[in-house]
Amino acid sequence: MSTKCKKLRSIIKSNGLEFILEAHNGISAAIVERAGFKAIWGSGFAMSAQFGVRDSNEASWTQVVDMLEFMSDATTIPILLDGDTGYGNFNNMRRLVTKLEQRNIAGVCIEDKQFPKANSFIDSNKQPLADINEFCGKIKAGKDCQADDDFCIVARVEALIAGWGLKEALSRAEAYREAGADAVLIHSKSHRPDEILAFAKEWENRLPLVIVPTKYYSTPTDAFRKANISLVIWANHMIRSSTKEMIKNSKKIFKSESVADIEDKITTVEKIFNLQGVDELSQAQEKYLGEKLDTRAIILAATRGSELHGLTHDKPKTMIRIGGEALLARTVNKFKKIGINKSIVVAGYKAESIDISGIEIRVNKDYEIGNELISLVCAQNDFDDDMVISYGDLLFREHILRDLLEVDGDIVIVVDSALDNPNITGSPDLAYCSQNDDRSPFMQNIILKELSSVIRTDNKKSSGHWIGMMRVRKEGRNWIEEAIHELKPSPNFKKLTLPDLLNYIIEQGKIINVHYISGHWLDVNSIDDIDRAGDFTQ
Ligand code: SPV
Ligand code: MG
Repeated sequence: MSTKCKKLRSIIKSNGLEFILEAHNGISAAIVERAGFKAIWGSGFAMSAQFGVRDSNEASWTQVVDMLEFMSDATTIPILLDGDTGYGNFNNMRRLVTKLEQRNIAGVCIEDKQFPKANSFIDSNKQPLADINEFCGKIKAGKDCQADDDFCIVARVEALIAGWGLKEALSRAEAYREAGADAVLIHSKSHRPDEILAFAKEWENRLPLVIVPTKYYSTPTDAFRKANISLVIWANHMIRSSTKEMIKNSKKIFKSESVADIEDKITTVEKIFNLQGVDELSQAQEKYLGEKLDTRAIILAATRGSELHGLTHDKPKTMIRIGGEALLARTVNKFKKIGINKSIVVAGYKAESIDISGIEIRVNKDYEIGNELISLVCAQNDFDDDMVISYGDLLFREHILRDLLEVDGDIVIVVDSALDNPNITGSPDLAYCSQNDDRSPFMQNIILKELSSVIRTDNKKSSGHWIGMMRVRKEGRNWIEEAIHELKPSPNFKKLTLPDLLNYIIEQGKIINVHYISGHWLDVNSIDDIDRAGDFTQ
């Protein structure tokens, strides 16, 4: 595997012209890598700016190195640090190189000025140069202490910046080459490339030549190629792009007292998540915490529950408080507890009264005339390849959900086999299954034959009650989507229930599996149920 040091060395030594772009923190580094750059310039100017201080060694070198660690961790491409003057004498340089290598930084560029340095574009009278011998000692010290042979030290010549002319620049560059530098950076603040091109001509490629065309940016890139320049550093364009946007948008937000104007013009939160690498964390959470982070819950909570009379005068029954907490909040928290953090709630009656945090609400406007299937359709855009669909008026013990997630099957429904469960009121959906529950813990491959709200006349005893919860995986999702598509034209579509949907899927020859439980749940249909629910939550 190529190390970061090796990668940087090959970029610097490459025969063609290469380009690196500035970054100043973890996220800008990640952006530079994703844009396609092969390496990053850890700009002193940009890093100082993001700290809000001047490019005059006001940020300490350890603060710079700490930031580099974030940048390096956020990327796989090498970083060449703009190490200013090496932050002191030869000894500080040695320590810098050691610490950079420890943090996987691939190289450092040091400039022949005095500490504390000033940015090269500030008045040339304020740019005292270092003594050549002292600077050569610094290069040698750095090279002598580097542990990885491929770590690069770039010697930056500031003679043109300080107004000393081409001859001085060339003799300094030669001295630095002899001291062991891996490349020479010749800097200029001229708006024309002439002095850089003159230097390149005289230099004759004795070492790879690096330039920073911040001021002579309008020079066609081919001119650099023709001059045999090895590496172009775009030194500050990330901090300048982001700063421009921040200035513009902060003013807009302040003036309009709203963010509505800019919302569509700025990076989405999801894009930032992506740059932060949240996907990797989700996978790790699934692996190490056993969380089912990609599973989402779709909770149907559109009905009023008119049997509950005054209790649902101003809210749907899922918002009735039981043991101090709304039924729906309990359900959502149960999902959260086992790692299902995304809950889509389909509301209808008094939808506005649902004020539970951490959920997304879809509204079924047809809740008065429609049935559950039409509620499910309201969440169709939220369907996922791994989801739990549940009624919103259920109270259930956590293990029911946890176990359901372990059962194989494209669609798995939870069936309570305790037909004498006193907690079941209303008219539960009877499940007719391939095999009755024998209460052994290893019952597998039970297949649902039919769900019915009426007792079958053929005297066949049902295997239990469907509790109103099912797990759906990729294939099952497809079946549900196909069924919805095929059932939609039917005149009574709005009257269809979830059992109707499941029965239709069975009729199409698909297999729906059953996960048996015995009690430990109830649904809330009447005032009596609320008392029972109170006991249930004790
Ligand atoms: C930097 O990016 O910090 C540099 C390049 O040193 S310049 O600002 O052009 O001096
Ligand atoms: Mg700098």
